[in-house]
Amino acid sequence: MTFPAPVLTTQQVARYHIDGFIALDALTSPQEVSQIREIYDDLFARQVGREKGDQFDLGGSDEEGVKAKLPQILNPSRYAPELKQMQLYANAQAVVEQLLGPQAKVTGDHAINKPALDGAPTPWHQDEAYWDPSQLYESVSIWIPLQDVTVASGCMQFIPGSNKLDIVEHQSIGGDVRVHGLEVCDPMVDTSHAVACPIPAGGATLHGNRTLHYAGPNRSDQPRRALIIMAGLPSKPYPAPRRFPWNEAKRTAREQRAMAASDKT
Ligand SMILES: O=C(O)CCC(=O)C(=O)O
Repeated sequence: MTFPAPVLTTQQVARYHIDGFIALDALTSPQEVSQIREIYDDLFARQVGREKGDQFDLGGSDEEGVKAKLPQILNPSRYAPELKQMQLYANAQAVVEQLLGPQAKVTGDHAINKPALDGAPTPWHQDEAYWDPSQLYESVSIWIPLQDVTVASGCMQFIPGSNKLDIVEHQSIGGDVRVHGLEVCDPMVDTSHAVACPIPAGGATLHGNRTLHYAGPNRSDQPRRALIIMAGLPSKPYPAPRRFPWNEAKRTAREQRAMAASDKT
């Protein structure tokens, strides 16, 4: 059964470009959310992609046998290709075209599953800080919770207008280079005006590659499952030399597993 893509109002498109984020109540149907949730739980239960470095602990040192603080899977649709056939992905494509124009495309996905009661916060960061500094980006992250989310269960929070900032200084979470996840460490960043976006299951928040964002710990007694669809315009060469030293400093188990897996192929 199809679920029509939202048609954004002129005000929503303008708000996205001014604030760097918007929230939508429904990007797909409750039935499809249930289907996706089943696939999602199975992917995490089987730890798909672990040996390739696609499944890891975003918030900790990612040691074998230690419970992950922030379990993440990169490219879940590589392991469950049926995800890409879902109306959700078609609707994500339709919405991103409304924000960035007809050249914009869905480019990938990832999943962050915060365990019940002890899922750690996802610290303040800009997505672009994770990426290749030689490229210039115009992208949108479409963050879809697979259950209702509140501040207490770790909904997304944003700093309005931070999309206009340059990339600020980041480091691995807690300054521990074994951790893949990043956090802002620039003392000038003011997060006191954060806007929290509680939304229903199957709704979405959309934010840009430079928008500062955070999600709190999961204090609820249910897992906080989020599927994130990435989309954007093709990247271009960045017009000046630049480096992201926080990524160069990382020494993660995930990277070692990815290298070992690519040596085998
Ligand atoms: O799901 C989370 O906790 C954080 C998600 C996030 O940082 C992102 O989608 O860029």
